[in-house]
Amino acid sequence: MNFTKANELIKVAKSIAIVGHVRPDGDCIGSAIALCLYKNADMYFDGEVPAQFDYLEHYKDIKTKLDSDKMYDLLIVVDTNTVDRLGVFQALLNRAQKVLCFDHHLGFNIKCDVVISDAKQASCGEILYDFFVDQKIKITKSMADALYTSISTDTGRFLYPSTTSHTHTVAAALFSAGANTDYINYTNFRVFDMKLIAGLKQILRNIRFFNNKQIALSRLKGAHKYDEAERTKFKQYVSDIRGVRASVIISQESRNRFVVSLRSHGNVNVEVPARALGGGGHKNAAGFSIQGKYKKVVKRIIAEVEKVL
Ligand SMILES: [Mn+2]
Repeated sequence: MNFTKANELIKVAKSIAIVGHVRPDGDCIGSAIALCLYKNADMYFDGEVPAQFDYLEHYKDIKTKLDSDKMYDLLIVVDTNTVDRLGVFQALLNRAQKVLCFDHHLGFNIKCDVVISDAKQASCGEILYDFFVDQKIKITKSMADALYTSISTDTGRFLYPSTTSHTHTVAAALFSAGANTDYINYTNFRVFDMKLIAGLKQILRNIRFFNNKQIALSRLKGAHKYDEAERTKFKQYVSDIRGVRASVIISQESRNRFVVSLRSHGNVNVEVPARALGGGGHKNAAGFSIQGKYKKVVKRIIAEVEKVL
């Protein structure tokens, strides 16, 4: 790992921008905030920043619009390695002298000066923890809250198979560093409000099965009402039905535009159908956007997913 080279870039930079993927989740928000707490930076995310992460320091400083023609010494990309996934903030790639990337996804297509990438890690937050420890950077309570949020959310509170002993070791260290683990897990996983109950009703009512009930699919209409964190809460109800090996949640953005999330168990690799349909992700969690008539969209998705069963 080029931790020292990465830290050198950060140390010499007088102005830093941090960017994560579109529709930011707990991992990219937590990672960006932890880095921002190490060295002050402007954080940019394309899309709604879920309100449930408002307990994190600097949450209010996150920008969703680009400051006109501001230039940076360094751009740090977190939790993605794909230019498209930066959304409107692809523009930042041309506004920074140097680019540094911390990521844990497969593949790579951003041109960087230094890359810290490890697809075996369950979250970007774990990579940053290793970076801070390696570089003897003190992890404050606020940084621990941010990194614990990354790790807890990207592993579905340590339930996904991506979770490793390293994940637990890092979680224990963050607990010791003062992370408010009880509150973080409560607000991200346990609490439900009336809006979520309405969405969940819809998800459960719309479940359909394919391929001998090995694929479960559901549809969320009016998806714009739910942010990424809220949508994540629905996924488990479809993916964790006994016997289901791959699941599909279709969030309807507008009449013919959908954001699709795939989940799978064991060796079923849903990154393959996601990539075939223009997206990407991990073996057991991937996604993409698609346009078309709903029925045709469903057919296309199922045809790709059944190839990997
Ligand atoms: Mn991640």
